[in-house]
Amino acid sequence: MIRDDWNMANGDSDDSDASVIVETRPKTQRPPLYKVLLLNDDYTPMEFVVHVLERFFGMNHAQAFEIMLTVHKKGVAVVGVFSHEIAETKVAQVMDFARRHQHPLQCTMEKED
Ligand code: TYC
Repeated sequence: MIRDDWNMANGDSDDSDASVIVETRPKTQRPPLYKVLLLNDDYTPMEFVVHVLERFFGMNHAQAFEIMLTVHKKGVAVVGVFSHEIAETKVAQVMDFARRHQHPLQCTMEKED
């Protein structure tokens, strides 16, 4: 066992000094989360966006249609919140899929506050 802040803060015991009062308040930070955003444009077909949301974000048809309409009306919507690596992968998958179908659909990520 590596005796570091992560392991100590997550409940692993430490018998290296029985007189020490163990700090129970975790000092460790959770890894930051990232919002994946879908942006509106005037050209990408609505059905294509619905398909993207079903395929890459695991939404059912009704959810996907609702989020697509939100993006269409408001200009942008959060379509998911993920770790940095997963968010990056989702963005790359959507951008590649849109490019291959010659649609200008844009997908970006943004650190959650
Ligand atoms: N505005 C597009 C249209 O009218 C539809 C659309 C919705 C495009 C959501 C992109 O992220 C988007 N065909």
